[in-house]
Amino acid sequence: QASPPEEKTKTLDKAGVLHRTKTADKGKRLRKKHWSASWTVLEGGVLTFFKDSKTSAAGGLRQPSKFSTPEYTVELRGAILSWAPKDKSSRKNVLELRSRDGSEYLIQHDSEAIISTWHKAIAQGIQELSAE
Ligand code: I3P
Repeated sequence: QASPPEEKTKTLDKAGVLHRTKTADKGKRLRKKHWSASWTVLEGGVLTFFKDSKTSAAGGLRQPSKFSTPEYTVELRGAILSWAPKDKSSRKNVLELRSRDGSEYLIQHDSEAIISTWHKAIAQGIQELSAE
């Protein structure tokens, strides 16, 4: 009996351009911050930062591998999200995301409205995974 090919449809929660910098790698604090604007996709419990900000909807939101390569992927299961304390950055509207493997990222956008929607979406993603 032929069954249709299983299509795993992940819901795209959110995508857009954010400023981000990695501050720790698997428990090891990185000495320098390198902020960059990157195309960021939240999907299926994973937050992916692409190398640059140029990947647009035209390139496809899901796997724009032809156009851009993911630089960091953050598994949200067991991650912790908070507003970054003032001593972490001189920038405004900064989120701190700590993954279960001890990597840390700062995520920032000048618009408080935009960063707030990301905060909500990432926090919800984390919560949904912990409820599974
Ligand atoms: C850093 C750069 C970062 C800044 C960081 C500086 O200097 O200006 O943008 O972080 O501040 O050290 P450099 O380019 O010489 O590496 P914020 O923008 O987040 O404040 P810090 O030393 O307080 O981390």
